[in-house]
Amino acid sequence: MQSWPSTQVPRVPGTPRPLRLYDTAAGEIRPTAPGPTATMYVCGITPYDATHLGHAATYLAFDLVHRQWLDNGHEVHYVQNVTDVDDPLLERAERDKDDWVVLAMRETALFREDMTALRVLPPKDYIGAVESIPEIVETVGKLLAAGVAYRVDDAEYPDIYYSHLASGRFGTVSNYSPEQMATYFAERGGDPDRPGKRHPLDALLWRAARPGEPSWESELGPGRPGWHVECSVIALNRLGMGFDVQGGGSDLIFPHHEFSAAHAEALTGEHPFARHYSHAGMIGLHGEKMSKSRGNLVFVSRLRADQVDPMAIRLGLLSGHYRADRPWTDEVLSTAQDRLARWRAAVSLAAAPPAGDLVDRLRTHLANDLDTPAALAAVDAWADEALSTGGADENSGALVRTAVDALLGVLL
Ligand code: 5CA
Ligand code: ZN
Repeated sequence: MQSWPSTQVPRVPGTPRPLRLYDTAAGEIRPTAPGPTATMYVCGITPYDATHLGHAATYLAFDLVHRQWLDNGHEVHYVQNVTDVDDPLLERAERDKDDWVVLAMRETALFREDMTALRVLPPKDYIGAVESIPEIVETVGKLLAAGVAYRVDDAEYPDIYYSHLASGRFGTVSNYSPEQMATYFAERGGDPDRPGKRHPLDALLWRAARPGEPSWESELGPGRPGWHVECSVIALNRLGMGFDVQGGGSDLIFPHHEFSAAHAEALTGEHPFARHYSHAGMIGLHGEKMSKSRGNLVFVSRLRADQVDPMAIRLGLLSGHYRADRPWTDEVLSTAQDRLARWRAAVSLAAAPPAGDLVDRLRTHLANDLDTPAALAAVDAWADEALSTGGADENSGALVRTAVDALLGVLL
């Protein structure tokens, strides 16, 4: 698929700090230790509705990972998928009497626009599930041949499932209890009660064709891919085992990331799938998780249409820590708008206080598990001083502009 346009990331003077990031699997903050090319896979959208602020917050968190790696001199190979065929998309198209392909294309195009406006650096590989079907079919065939997948005994709909214990490492991503696994599996797209499964937690790899549903001819029989195997295959075939960061929102910890890792580990006999499993907290609205199924959404495109500066949206979403569940409110936005105006005024002064220390503090805070509240407070302190007492450094405004652009992605 077509990705979206990139922006130039300026180099920042001074000394970069290696990024430390919370790893869900280890349950602690650990250094990321990429090679010359850092590798990251982030789960993309299911394009049946416009990008809301929850999606945006998650992609902004991983955009900061991307930017800290660039600051440290790494190339970054970033891969993201689009779940452009799956039940929620088909259900929405059916409800609205829309063509599911057209719906997916329309929402993906809007997502690209939103990401561009928010200055999210694009993935190098932006890959749809539909275009990956040949790769997925090949992988599911191998899982069947290895005896870690099976067909349910159903002549009409011979779906293929993955035996969840096959890798021997099931549970090492989420560390969830069996009770939590059962709850989340049922809530998040699983089908524990499907007759013929060997275990309620086994996950769908290939859904045999049903009347009225899209399907593709294949050596597995006509059908379409399951969800977890999509991300497993797209990541594995581009980044290989042991890539640096698998990212997404915390709603993807289980079953999605547990299974995408388990499929790849069972297939290759190697582990880990990813060296860090990194999860962003959920953005809420009026006390509930912002979600397409609940319909309590604030769209990035709606705010843009209302002339809200995308840089204020960016600052608003970065004003909380990425791992915290946090609400979007009018106050979050107005605080961000005030902050943006103050920062812009400060960097435009003819002279301001020196900013070398600020750049150092920005890097230190961001390297510490993307501590954006502390990073924003550091810029606030510099801007407040510049605006109240002034300063004598004629270059510091330009330096702050460069650092805030490169490290936070905010164009002043
Ligand atoms: N296509 C799958 C991933 S393979 C999917 O979950 N799509 S999605 O459109 O539902 O979500 C896209 C991304 O936004 C995921 O990483 C998801 O974890 C994240 N996300 C969804 N809702 C929220 C929210 N309220 N707050 C923060 N992140 C969210
Ligand atoms: Zn995914």
